Amino acid sequence: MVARKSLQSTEKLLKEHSQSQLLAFWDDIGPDQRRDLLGWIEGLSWADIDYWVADLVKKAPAPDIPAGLDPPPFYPAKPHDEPQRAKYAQAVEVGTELISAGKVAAFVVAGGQGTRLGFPGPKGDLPISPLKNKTLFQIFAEQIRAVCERFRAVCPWYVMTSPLNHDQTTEIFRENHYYGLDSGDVFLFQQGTLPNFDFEGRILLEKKDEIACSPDGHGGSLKALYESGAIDDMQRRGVEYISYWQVDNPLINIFDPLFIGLHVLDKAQMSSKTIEKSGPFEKVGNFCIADGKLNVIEYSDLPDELAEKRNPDGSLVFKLGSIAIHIINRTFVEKLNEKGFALPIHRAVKKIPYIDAQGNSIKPEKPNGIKLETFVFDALPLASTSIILETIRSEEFAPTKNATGIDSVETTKQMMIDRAADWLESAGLEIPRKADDSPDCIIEIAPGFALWKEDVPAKLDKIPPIKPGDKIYLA
Ligand code: UD2
Repeated sequence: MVARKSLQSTEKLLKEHSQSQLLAFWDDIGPDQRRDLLGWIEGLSWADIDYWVADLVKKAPAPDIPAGLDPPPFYPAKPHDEPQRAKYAQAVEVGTELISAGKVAAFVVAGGQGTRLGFPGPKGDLPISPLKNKTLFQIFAEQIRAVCERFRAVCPWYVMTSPLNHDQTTEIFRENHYYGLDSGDVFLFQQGTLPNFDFEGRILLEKKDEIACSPDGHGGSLKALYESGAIDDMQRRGVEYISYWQVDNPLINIFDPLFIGLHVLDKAQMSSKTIEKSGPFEKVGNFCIADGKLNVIEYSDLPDELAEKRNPDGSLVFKLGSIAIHIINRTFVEKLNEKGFALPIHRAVKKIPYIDAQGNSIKPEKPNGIKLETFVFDALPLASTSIILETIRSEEFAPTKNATGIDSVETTKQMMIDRAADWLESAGLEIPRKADDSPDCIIEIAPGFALWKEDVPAKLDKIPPIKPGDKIYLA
């Protein structure tokens, strides 16, 4: 039985916030469902809801673009001069020592839905490797295992899921025996959610006893790491640095000694990798300096005239794209949470399944409401110091976002083949190529065979000559 008092106070709360529709089906649901529904309602962030409705849901706020944006300084992919070469060499040493000492953890955000891909399960379970069809999770796990073996270290892996896919993801890890990792070193935890609204600001019901909610964005990771106990776990293990990446990028170099080393030498709290954008409107965030602070302005928010602004030599002024690869200090996450912090909330117009006033389940065919989310890069201006390291797109960034076309399964597989071919060619091997210069063969390199391009020369005796049309798996 739900206490009468609790129902009455919830009714009052909902009335005050014009959300009484959440109890519209109270008479149709049983005692357990009633208790769950009241729990959902109590768990909502009521102090914020009126503000969200007024400022983010009923209207689209103009993007908050600060005046006087400048491009930020960055470390180039290859050092420019002797002092920089010396610094990079020192950074690699520092990074290597930290990885070997178990002070760096892997952290993938895998809470989003694979809707755009048309893939039904958790995105991390998407088969992607060109020959063996390894899934994204397996590729990451093999890389982590290879690093642990190479550096004789324990490198724990934190995986953020969401209520949309947590149980399924946990089951996938179990079924796959944690891909050969020690299950004690893999920590899966869920991010939070935010309610979904219709355009009039009413919170939608997904079922008669369930509020329509969606994951609170990858920015939610900074709270979820803390609240789930992942940060405590890191502290117990002596982990100081968190290597953050997105589940859709199989080319990620999770433990990059150079990146970690530069971050630490410059005493940074949260750092980023960048690539030079392929054009003014590439769909990646833009690194900018605003009021002396590093910011990422999402592609959809950067005004066209800034996106297209050019230097005298014709290069883009805002050319540094954010590829969602960061090093974050564990203590930075701790301090944010201990002090209390809130990242800005962004709105997205979406198709949101809901229950209508008659109790019918509706799957809308066009956008019918607003989802809210936070972005992890909005924590960059909160960091006292940040560095940006440039990387090479073909080495480290192949996002799998769409079913076909740009950033699709097909382009990602091709980029995996291209990178493998480049690694072998750099070691002096001949790669058959088609007229358009793409490799006329399929090559897949397992992380256990080579973690980086520099590993290949020592393995040349294990690589057969490659003929046109060959399929070569190196493990
Ligand atoms: C993101 C970045 C963009 C660029 C690009 C690189 C944003 C807003 N934009 O674009 O600047 O760096 O990636 O690939 O992030 N995720 C969660 N929980 C959530 C939402 C997302 O874990 O609540 C994960 C999701 O599983 C995926 C990643 O975050 O791994 C990125 O999400 P997305 O694909 O929606 O971001 P996208 O492509 O708009």
